[in-house]
Amino acid sequence: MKKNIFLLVCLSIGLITGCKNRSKTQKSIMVKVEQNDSLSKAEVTITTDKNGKVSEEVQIFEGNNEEVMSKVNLITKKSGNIENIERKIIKKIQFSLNAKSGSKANGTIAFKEEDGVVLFEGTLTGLSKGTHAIHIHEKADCSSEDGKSSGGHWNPTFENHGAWGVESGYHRGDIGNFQADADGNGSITFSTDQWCLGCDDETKNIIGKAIIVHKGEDDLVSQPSGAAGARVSCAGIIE
Ligand SMILES: [Cu+2]
Ligand SMILES: [Zn+2]
Repeated sequence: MKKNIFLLVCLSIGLITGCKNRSKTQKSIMVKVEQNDSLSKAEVTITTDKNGKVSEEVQIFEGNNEEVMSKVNLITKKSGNIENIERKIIKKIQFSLNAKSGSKANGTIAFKEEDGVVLFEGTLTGLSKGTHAIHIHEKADCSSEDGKSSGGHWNPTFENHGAWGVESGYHRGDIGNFQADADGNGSITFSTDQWCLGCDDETKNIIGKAIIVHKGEDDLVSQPSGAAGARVSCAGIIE
């Protein structure tokens, strides 16, 4: 059968956990959907409490929401009454940063979307001690040695560069600054309802953009990008 005609569904209903305690039962199901060359992965955790109330938590690790959710709906239908299920959808992506501009700065970035809020966590190593800017830039293209292939700051609302949330305007990619210690390690967490992971609103969707870490500090006023210096680490935000 032709792969591109048929939705090749490898549904590994692997019962990973089947833990039971007195008040509730919980089971986790891994869902994998393979279509053409794309792979979607999710984990569905179904919890039944002592009153028989069913809730479902869907963690989408990669791929298309709709593909995964249509599969999840099939599973849910099999396991009972779909209307009465309380469902929570969590989307998670994680990827690595790569050193740029002759630096040794790398690290990991994680995004998690839950109830309309995106939580961002970045962990960096190999930096110089001090303050570093971190932004979302326009394109998930880290191919150039200086990181400039990722374009300017992501600015879907056509505002000035600035500190996040200020009235005079800010780019939706203006995350801000964080500190690196004497060993060159730093971390940053940030959360906002002004982003989404793969939704239809292009003023919110950060998929297909890039994370850039700079050598210097963002002064939060210089146009168009805060005068933060060289781009020392880059990662495309891709699923
Ligand atoms: Cu930047
Ligand atoms: Zn900016």
